Amino acid sequence: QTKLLLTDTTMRDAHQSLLATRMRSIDMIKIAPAYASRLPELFSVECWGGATFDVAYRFLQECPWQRLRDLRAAMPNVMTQMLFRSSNGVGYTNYPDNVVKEFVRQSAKTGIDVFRVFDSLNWVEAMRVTMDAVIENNKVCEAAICYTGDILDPNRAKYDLNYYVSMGKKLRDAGAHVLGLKDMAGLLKPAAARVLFKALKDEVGLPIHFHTHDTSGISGATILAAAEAGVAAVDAAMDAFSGGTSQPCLGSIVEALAHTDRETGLDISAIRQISNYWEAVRHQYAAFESGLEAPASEVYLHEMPGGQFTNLKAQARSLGLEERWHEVAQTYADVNKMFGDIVKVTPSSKVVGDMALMMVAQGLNREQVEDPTVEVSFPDSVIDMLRGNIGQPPGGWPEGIQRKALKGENPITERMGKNMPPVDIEATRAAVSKELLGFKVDDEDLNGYLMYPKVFLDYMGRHRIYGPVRTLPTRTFFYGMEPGEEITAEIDPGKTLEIRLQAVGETNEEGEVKVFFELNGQPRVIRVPNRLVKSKTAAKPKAKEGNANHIGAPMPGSVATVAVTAGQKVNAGDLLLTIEAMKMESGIHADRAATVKSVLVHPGSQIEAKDLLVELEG
Ligand code: PYR
Repeated sequence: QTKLLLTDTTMRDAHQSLLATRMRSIDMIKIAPAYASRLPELFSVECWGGATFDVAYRFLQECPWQRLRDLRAAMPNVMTQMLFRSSNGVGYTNYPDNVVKEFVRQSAKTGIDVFRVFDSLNWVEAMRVTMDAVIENNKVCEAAICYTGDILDPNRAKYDLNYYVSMGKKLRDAGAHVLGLKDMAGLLKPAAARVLFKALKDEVGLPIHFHTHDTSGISGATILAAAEAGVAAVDAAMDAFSGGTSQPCLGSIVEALAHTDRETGLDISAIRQISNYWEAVRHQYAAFESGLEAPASEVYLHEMPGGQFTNLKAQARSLGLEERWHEVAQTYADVNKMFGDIVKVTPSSKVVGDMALMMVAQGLNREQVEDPTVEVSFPDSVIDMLRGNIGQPPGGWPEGIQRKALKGENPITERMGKNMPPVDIEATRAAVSKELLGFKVDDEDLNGYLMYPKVFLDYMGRHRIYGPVRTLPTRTFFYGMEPGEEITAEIDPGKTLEIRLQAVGETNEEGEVKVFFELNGQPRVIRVPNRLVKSKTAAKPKAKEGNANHIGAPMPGSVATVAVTAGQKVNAGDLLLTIEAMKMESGIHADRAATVKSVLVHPGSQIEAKDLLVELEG
């Protein structure tokens, strides 16, 4: 046996799974040199991809490419790793093949060494374009099998040992350098791990990289079983960011394997020192903690991915369903069965979650949803998935529910990307540049736009006003400054600003305040809108419960588009508006024929749960 290799996930999956993906670049870049000097034996540092890409633009006002460039420069001797959703890129929908290839090329160029590639339904056909692109760019292609079910459970024959071995062989034949086993919910148990990894090792023959989550509290035991069974590498998070819905504890794994034949060779004092840094960082993000207070064996019932758990819980809370969480969990399991028992990971997990929340909110059970005589208004994401737009699960979609949701429309069974026309990259660059008033759109920006057009343009708009806020200290970025407080921010390499807040004046009639501060010792004053006052005077009316004319916000977020105007007639199913919340854009539709009486929001409006969005009449 050789040393067990470790990937540190702190900069990607750990904060995605514990803190709603909110970790800022500055907190990563500060510690990156310590990884380079003290832990160069790590297999890799997972620091990019997954949800971090859009959250950076959307919520942190940062360019994700700059994060990658800065990390690359600070850790030139450590492999960087990203998570890539195959034809869904780092988004939630299928993209044309040339967009996927272009994104891989740019990620490789900016600084990714290892691409962990997966498909949310384990559909190998959907992974090939990405895998080929990674290989063409001379980077490490780690193709991952997503693990679900329990190979030792005879009642779960769909995902038996043979299923995983045969998928592993397909990925090997497609050119994978490393076989990933992505246990995104943390379902693999120690005894099953021994059987699974032995079979994959013997029959596929690729080095295996194991990823799991500690929601159940037992993943450390599974890691040790995997190490005994001969996996080459495992994922773990630095101690302060480990456990619960995150990865198992890196320092403890290193200690547990000391003086064994899988000794990791990592310096435990370096791990402790780096983890102490992460501990202080985590405190600054307390507002985003919404996690699991104790290990939960319920994960074997619902099978929610670690990265989804806290999001879904927050969504349930915003719908007033927090008290009924265990019902949501049971319904999530029922929906999975109704969809034919599928792999649940971004984006398929989001679809199962949307359906489960809708059923609990509306008091519907699986029998009623499947009954062709009961009218059900399916969430858009469900209709889209059953159309075949995010791919094909093993054995296809169950016909009954598919027919009902699609109302007679024919689903597709081919890979969506196959029939999507390529995007004209240079014409898009020119159009984006024009939209941004002549701004020179480089390849990184262009790839940001191609993944998330609206999110990118909104980010650029804010960036133009506020500048590089990524360099502000995290506490200041999220919570602002106190009078008397002094901070330092480096706006360009070597150009540092000392900012001292002196006082904030009274709010004038326009709702503005004067802010007195010192900039590098020079007194300054500016007037800014007082957002607190504004939000008080602009408190929005709420949708009245039980009033069918009131269309309220299902969750907090922002309005993305408005599709109707006052006076317009709408039919049941017509789109009224789309909202952006919890990583996804979702449509809100009329549930009957009516006339729009008034529209109370516009694109960009910030909304709270139950805010009145549209009023209908007739
Ligand atoms: C992601 O796609 O973001 C996951 O963590 C699975």
